[in-house]
Amino acid sequence: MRGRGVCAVLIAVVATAGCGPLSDTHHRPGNSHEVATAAPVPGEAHAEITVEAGRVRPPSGWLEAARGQTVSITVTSDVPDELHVHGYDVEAALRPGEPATVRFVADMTGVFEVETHNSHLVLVQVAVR
Ligand SMILES: [Cu+2]
Repeated sequence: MRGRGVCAVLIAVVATAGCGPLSDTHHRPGNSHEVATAAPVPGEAHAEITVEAGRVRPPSGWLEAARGQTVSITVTSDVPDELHVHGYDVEAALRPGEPATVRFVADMTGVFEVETHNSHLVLVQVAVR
């Protein structure tokens, strides 16, 4: 229970601070669609992300979605972790080497961080317009 509380505090801090990933590197044109690779289901906004040795590939960027569009994010981590989509509060357990996919309908507009709870990495930011 204690760990949960600490996590909530961390999320609040990240949300307040706007967090590092909102740096100008992520606003560069040409960077924005880096993570939006081939969609497994037509019409979905999809990102395929690998976490290996504490690094995120492709480097954390934007995944753009239209309001009402389905977003799917597939993550493969080399360590056990927990995936969390902020705002939508979608979570998934990550098991080493096993791709896990979260899928949700983007019915709220805004920018939502997708992070890992154990390694504290921001994997991608979902921008819903
Ligand atoms: Cu979180």
